[in-house]
Amino acid sequence: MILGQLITIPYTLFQTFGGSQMKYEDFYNPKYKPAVSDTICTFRIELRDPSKSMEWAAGGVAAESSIGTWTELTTEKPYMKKLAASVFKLNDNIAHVAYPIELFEPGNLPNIMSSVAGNVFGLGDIQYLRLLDIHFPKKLIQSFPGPAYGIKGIRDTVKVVKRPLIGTIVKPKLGLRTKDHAKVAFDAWAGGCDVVKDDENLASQKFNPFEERVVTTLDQRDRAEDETGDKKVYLINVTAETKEMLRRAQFVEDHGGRVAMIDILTCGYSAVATLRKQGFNLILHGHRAMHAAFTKLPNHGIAMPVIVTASRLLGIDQLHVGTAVGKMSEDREEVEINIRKCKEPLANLKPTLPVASGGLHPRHVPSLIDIFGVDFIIQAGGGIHGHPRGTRVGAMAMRMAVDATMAGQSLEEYAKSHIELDEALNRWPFA
Ligand code: CAP
Ligand code: MG
Repeated sequence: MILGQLITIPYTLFQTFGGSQMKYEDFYNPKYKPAVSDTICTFRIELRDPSKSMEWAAGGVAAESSIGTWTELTTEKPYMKKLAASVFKLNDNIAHVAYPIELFEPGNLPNIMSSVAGNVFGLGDIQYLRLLDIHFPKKLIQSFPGPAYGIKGIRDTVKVVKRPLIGTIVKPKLGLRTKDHAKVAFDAWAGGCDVVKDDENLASQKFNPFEERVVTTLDQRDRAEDETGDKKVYLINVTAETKEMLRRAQFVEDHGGRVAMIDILTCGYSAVATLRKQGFNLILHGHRAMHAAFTKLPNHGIAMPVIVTASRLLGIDQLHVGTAVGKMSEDREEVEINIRKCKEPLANLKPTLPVASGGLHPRHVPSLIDIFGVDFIIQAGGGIHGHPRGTRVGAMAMRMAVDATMAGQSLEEYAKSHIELDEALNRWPFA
C-alpha cells in the first residue's frame, strides 16, 4: 500500500483518533469574547450526517476558514492557537465565528475572502453552508479605500439634490451599432434621464467598439446637456482584462467621462481593487452580474450583504442591490438589508449609492421610493425603451412618475395632466 493511499484514510477518522493536533471541536468556544479587532462572520450550516453535532460542524467551518487542523504545529506553537478562529455563539444552526486580525493581510480583500469564503463551502461533511454576514473591525476597514465619491459625490457630480436619480440601460443589450447606441442614449437623456448605462455584457464587440462608442456617446451626452441644461452621466463598461480595463478607464477619463462601470464579480475583487487604486476621477459603478450563482440559494453560498460590504470596502460608489418589485428574485427584506449595508456607518468610509434595476417601469416608482427613500438610482431598460412612443417619451414618463411621487401625488392623478405618464400606465397596467 503506497503512502498516498494511507493519506486518504477518512479525514473524520483521523479527527476522532488522531494525535495531539486541534480538532474541529476545539474551535467551538462559547466562552470566547470577541476582541474589537476580530472580524465576525455569521454562517448558516446544514449537516450532511445528522449524527454529527452542530458544535463539531461549526468548529469545522472555523477551522477550515482559518488555520486548519492538519498539523502538529497547531498545538506545539502556542502562537498558533491564538490565531485560530472561534465559534463564540451557536443558535441552532447559525454560527457566529470570530477571526483574529492577524489572520488577514490588511487591505487585501481576496486574501480575506479566500479564508472566510474559501474552501469551507466544499466540505463533504457539511451539506450546505451560507455566509450570511460579515463585520470587519475598524482597523481592517481603514486599510481599504472605500468609495471615492459616495452618495454626496455622485449627487454633486449630477447636480441632483433631492430626488432619486433616473437611469436607463441602452437596449437591446447587445447588437446595436455605435451610432444607434448613441442615439438611444441621447433620446433617454433628452427625455429626462440623468444616467445612461452600458449593459453588463457590452464591452468592445465588433458591432460597437469601445473607443468609438465612448467618443460618439459622450458627444451625445454633451448635446443633451446643452439641450436640457442638466448634467448627464454615461456609465461606461470597462470590464476587461485588468491592464486593458485600466487603459479603457484612462480613455474614459481622457474623453470627459465621469463614470466607469465594472462587473465586480466576473472581474473579481482584485480587479476592482486595482481599478480603485489608480485613483481615476471616475465614479465607480458596480454591476453584480453572476451574483445569483451564489447569493440566490437561501441555505448555501454567500448572501448579498457580504458582497455589498466587500464592494464598499473596495471603493464601489454605486451598486446594484435588487428591487423587491421588479423581475429579479430578492424580496423586500433582503433588499432593505442590502440598502442598509450600503449606507450604515463603516468607520470613515463613504456610503455607496444603491441601484434598483431589473424589470422596472414607471408604475414601480411609488413602492421603490417607499423601500429605498430618495438616495438611489432607478435603472429601467425595457421600462423606458418599451414606452409606446419610444425612448425619449419613456424617459419623460419615468421622470413624471418620480416627480408625482416626490410631490405626494398618485400616478393616476398626475397622469391626468401628463399624457406621457398616462400612456406608460396603460402600457404597464400592473406594478
Ligand atoms: C435590467 C438589466 C440589469 C439587471 C441586473 C438587465 O434591464 O440591464 O442588468 O437589472 O440585475 O440586463 O436585465 P431591464 P440586478 O430594466 O430591461 O430589466 O440589478 O438585480 O443585479
Ligand atoms: Mg443589464
